[in-house]
Amino acid sequence: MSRASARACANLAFVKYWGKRDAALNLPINGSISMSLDSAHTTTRVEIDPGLDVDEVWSSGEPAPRAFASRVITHLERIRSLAGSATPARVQTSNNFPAGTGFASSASGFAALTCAASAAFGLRLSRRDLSILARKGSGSSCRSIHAGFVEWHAGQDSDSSFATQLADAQHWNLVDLAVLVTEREKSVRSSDGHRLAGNSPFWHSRTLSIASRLAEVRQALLKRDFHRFGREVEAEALEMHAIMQTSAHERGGGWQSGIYYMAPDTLRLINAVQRWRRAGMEVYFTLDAGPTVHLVCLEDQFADVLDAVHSLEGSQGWRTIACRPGPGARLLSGSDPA
Ligand code: 2P0
Repeated sequence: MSRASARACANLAFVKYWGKRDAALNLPINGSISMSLDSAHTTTRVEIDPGLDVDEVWSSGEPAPRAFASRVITHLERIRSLAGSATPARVQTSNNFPAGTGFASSASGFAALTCAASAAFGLRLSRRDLSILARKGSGSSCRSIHAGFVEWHAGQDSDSSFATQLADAQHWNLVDLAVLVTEREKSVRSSDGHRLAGNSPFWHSRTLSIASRLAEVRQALLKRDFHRFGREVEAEALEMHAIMQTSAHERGGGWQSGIYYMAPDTLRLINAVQRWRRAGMEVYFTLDAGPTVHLVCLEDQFADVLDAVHSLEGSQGWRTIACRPGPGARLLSGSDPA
């Protein structure tokens, strides 16, 4: 029986993937830039087992929910067909962070699954090919293949849409202090949000300006220009949320003016960040498709930022996770590939 285990980090997007030009292949409208997060990861074990009748998918030791299991099996099917195999497999996966609250669990999950399953089925793939394959499972996972700071190139077609490393994990001592202001799961899945993005009246203007934002963030990151970087990153998060909040659609028979991923405490915290900055603290925020606020600062400001969060009224119920630039997806020992 051949088997492999892999671990991959979640990633935090500084320039966002929001909107697809091909939903079946997860081809994005625009490129994006992210950092791999060292303290938020998924570990996945894949065992090829001829004794099974069908694939089995386990999540944190329990049978996985049906929708998640079916996405995993679709991805296994891609990898199996590349390897020319028809043998079922058992997939066991677990996260060390809560899913659905602003950490992209599909990013770490599909990156770890792609690495483990391709090794278990005996495929020897380059990081480029792993990134293309992971992208088909979940778009943002193509960035979690790499360590440190990463850019996903939108590309012209499936073979040219993959991520590459912009700079390694030692390049810059940035910290992402993720503040989970609620652990309630979000009500609109990212895949629906991507589909609805084009309904926003602001969508067209984003498509015109996104190339210059990508260039600004890339340059600021490579030059370690924190002020320029922070301003662009914060403006980008609010632009994405403006698109989300104006993506009008019908849902359950009712008209919705848009999607709100923010919770009341999300707004309270981002108002506090703007206040702290006026008082001289060097901290910016970004948000993903969830209520979690990601506070971005340099290592020498981290203790002050953490103190400021803890001193906010009502913060006792919040959970914080500090992440530094992390490693790329990797096989773990004990793997015994085909
Ligand atoms: C990102 N997000 O760039 C953006 C920012 C959420 C907000 O990528 O349908 O789970 O699996 O390709 O990758 C979330 O979208 O979507 C996402 P699929 P995915 O990180």
